[in-house]
Order: sequence, then C-alpha cells, then structure tokens
Amino acid sequence: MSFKLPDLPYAHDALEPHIDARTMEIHHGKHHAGYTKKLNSAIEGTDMEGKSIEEILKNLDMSNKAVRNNGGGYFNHSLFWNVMSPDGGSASGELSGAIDDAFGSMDGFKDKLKSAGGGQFGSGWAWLCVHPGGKLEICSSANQDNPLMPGIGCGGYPILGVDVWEHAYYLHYQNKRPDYLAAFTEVINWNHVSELYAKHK
Ligand code: MN3
Repeated sequence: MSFKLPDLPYAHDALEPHIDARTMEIHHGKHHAGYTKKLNSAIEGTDMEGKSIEEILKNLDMSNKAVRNNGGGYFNHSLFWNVMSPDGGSASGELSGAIDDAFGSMDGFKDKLKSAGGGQFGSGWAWLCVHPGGKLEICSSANQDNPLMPGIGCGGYPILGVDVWEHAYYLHYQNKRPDYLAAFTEVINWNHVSELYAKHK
C-alpha cells in the first residue's frame, strides 16, 4: 500500500484573494504530488511500508533524508490544506479557552504565529501544537521537519501548520512573507483545528 496525494477539500480558487489559485495549483499538484511520489519510493521494500505516516515520522531515523524530507512534506501539506477553508467557522469553546490561556487572546495567538513564521530563516513551517493535557504551544521548524519527528520543535502534536517556503506565497506576495502570514490567519479552518485539538489534547 502506498500513500496517495489527498484531494484538495475545496476548489483551487476558493481561498482567493488571500491565497491565489495558481499558487494552489502548483503547490498541491506539483510540490505535494512530488513529496508523495518520492516518499513512496523511499519506503518501498522497507519496514516502513504499510505504516501510518505519523508512525513513520515519530520513529524516524533523522539521518534518513529521503523519508525525513518527503515524509515530512507529505504529512505537512496534508495538514495544511485542511487547516485552511473559505468558511472555517470559529474556534470551539475548549480550543478558544486554551488559546486564551496560552496566548492571552485570539489576537495574541495570531501575533505569535506570525512572528514564528516570519522568524523562521529560510524554508520551513510554523506550528500550533497541543501537548498531552491540552496545553498549546507555537513553534517553528526548518525545511519539511515537523514536531512529530524526534527532537524537532516543541514536540507537541501539530494541529495547525503554515508553510513558509517561498513556493507557498512568492507568486502573489513575492518577498512579503508577513503579508502572506496575515492572509493565512484570515482563512484558518477553525472547525477542523478544533476537531484536531479535541482528538489530540
Ligand atoms: Mn509547501
């Protein structure tokens, strides 16, 4: 059994004007498709074949660059599409309470996420993670690493991720990563992030 590129849960242009259709087409159809294909090649014939992506990443030998890069890329983008929506609702009561506890307010959360994404030098991701017991934490990581992997980020379970590779924003925002990050916070799928919080707290 091999990993499959998940369908986008909405049309390519659904997130406009915040995220443009052409970026979505290339990002999903080329970049995510490429990670998926290379992940399948990298695990073929190994004992990772048939395991879930979470299981693979949690037990990863970090010197295995093919699985680190492409398994990370597969998981990260699969999460990313689902934490955005043109109609994402609002955070559940319990998630909203946890955000207030950790960041003071929803605005405090957005500011901290934007500074984590803006402060990640070069390519990478910013994450909202939940620790056992429900405490939230924001962290960032380089390349396609994520906090499920040994020794990466804050070590919690990522329930929201924002891609800060240039391929995620350069067509529309060029070098203005902060503008892209601000736009991202306008299309967060809070319904889905709330579900992930409830599942992984
Ligand atoms: Mn990407």
